[in-house]
Amino acid sequence: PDRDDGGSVVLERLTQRTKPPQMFQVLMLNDDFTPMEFVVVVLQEFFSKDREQATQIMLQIHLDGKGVCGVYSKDIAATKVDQVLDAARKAGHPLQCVAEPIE
Ligand code: NFA
Repeated sequence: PDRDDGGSVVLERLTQRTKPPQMFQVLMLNDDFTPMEFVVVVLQEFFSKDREQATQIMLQIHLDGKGVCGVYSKDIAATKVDQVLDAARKAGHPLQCVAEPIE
């Protein structure tokens, strides 16, 4: 390693290198009971989708069993899951939502 004139090890980097954070996709899962309208409202409220996008994602979930609502860093993804589960529980719907790492 590089040494200064006193012989001590010189810091190899003055600035810290940062790697991009692991990203997580937030998925909602289909069920037979949660109203379509509730899912559309949740997608608009917590995932910043317009009504058209929200309807498309809801139908994807309804037809394929699951769908991606958004991709976030770990803590934001966990917050989105909590918000969905809390809203569903309060409304008495069984809607399920999970976060999973991508790549
Ligand atoms: N399958 C639900 C219904 O027919 C709608 C739904 C869509 C539920 C997406 C959960 C997720 N009412």
